[in-house]
Amino acid sequence: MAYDDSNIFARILRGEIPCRKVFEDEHVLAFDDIRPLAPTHVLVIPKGHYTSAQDFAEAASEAEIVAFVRAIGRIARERGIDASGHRLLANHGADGRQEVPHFHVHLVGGRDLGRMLP
Ligand code: D5M
Repeated sequence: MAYDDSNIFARILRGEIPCRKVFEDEHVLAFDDIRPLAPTHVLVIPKGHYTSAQDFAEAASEAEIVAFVRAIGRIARERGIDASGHRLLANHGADGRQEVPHFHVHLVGGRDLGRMLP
């Protein structure tokens, strides 16, 4: 799917809008979700322009993919939600109700999340 670089996460990456940064390296940015569903609700995004997990898996370099997955684990550990548990979720497309068309993973935890999806 064609990437639209006017989306809000692209604007955050360009520094046009602020975020509450949690982690950043060469390939990855993570920041607090503005509508948190739990004590920890972090959005982890690749810096590259990918709309979906599928685009990311197909087009990103191995270095980007490794950095992305490692960042999620690192943030979970730093937030103390590794042992207690947490949820990872990526919405995609219309049925997934994806709001922002820049691939991102929600890292949610810090309370019992029940069986409902975030
Ligand atoms: O949901 C996108 C998520 O992005 C949703 O939980 C709100 C969050 N959001 C939207 N704008 C911002 C800004 N400016 N900062 C932080 N978080 C934001 P999805 O349905 O997964 O696409």
